[in-house]
Amino acid sequence: MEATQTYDAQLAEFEGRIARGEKIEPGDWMPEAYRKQLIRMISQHAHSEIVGMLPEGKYIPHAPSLRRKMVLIAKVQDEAGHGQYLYHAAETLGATREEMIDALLTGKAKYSSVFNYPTLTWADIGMIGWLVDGAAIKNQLMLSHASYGPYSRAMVRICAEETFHYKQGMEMIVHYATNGTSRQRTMAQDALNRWWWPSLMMFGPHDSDSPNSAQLIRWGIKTKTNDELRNEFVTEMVEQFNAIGLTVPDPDMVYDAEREQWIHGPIDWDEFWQVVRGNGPMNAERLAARRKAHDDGLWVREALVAFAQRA
Ligand code: BYC
Repeated sequence: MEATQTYDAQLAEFEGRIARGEKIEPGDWMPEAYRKQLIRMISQHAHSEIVGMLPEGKYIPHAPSLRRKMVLIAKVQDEAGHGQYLYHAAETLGATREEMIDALLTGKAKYSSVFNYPTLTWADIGMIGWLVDGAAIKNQLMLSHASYGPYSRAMVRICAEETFHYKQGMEMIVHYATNGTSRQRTMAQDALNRWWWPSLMMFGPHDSDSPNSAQLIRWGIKTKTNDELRNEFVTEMVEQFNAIGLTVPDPDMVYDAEREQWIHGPIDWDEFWQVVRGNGPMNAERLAARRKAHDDGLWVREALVAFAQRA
């Protein structure tokens, strides 16, 4: 009974700190469920950054100019850095790097569904920057206000870098759509057709099917729901694509003048869950690539351990 009262008092103090806008830091008391939610989310986020290097990395040798190649190399390298910040943030909660990597490589851990789709043309590189990074920024700007200090600070830095990713993608697609050859315009539209729905799915299931949202919002990890963020994103993106003559592939899209929002048509949730469960078009290939990279990097890890032991 006494232990329960102590827990209740600690919980009240913890929730009071969150309500006052204070950050929770690594050594502070926190409910076990808060710690677990953060490890789940931050490690999934880290895996997404690392797996997210693969669809774009494939195109580094095929960049159409030296400038585009340099920009793409810098972007993919940033994503590796984001993965590192995030693994570190999860480590502050007691997760080990080995456990997290093992969960990814054995297929136990989730990572963003969007990276299980193939990149088929160079225009996909621009569309990922504009649309996929755009969706990621929408979500991450919210997470930069998260109640856990290390996660929110990692988000501030990551969002600054992602904004560059977004702008280079937008510059590329705007150029192809408004000033490019007819083939480039067709490629830009085709890329939009294939990446639109996976980008909307990045925000997660509808609020009514999102088991984690209530707890995450209660503890200030998320401050908006999956649907709120997705709806804001749709409205911003539809208007930008319309302005450059590209068409969002949604025949049911309507404008709600009262809410001043574009409302998207039904999302194929069966497809989403298939991808999340490992049956998407590129899941097996993505995990095989990560396993190979991990095996190829064994000598580096061994050398680091040997160096640390000698030092
Ligand atoms: N894909 O209760 P819900 C980037 C899972 S990468 C896969 O709504 P929550 C970039 C969810 O995990 C940026 N799984 O969950 C890199 C949960 O399963 P578990 C990636 C998904 O946590 C390279 C279940 O469905 N961003 O920027 O409230 C190149 C029920 O969902 C997905 C992040 O990782 C999905 N799309 O909300 C370019 C942001 N959606 O874990 C760009 C951090 C849901 O209970 N994460 N699930 O077994 C988040 O903000 C939240 O976790 C989510 C989901 C909004 C994704």
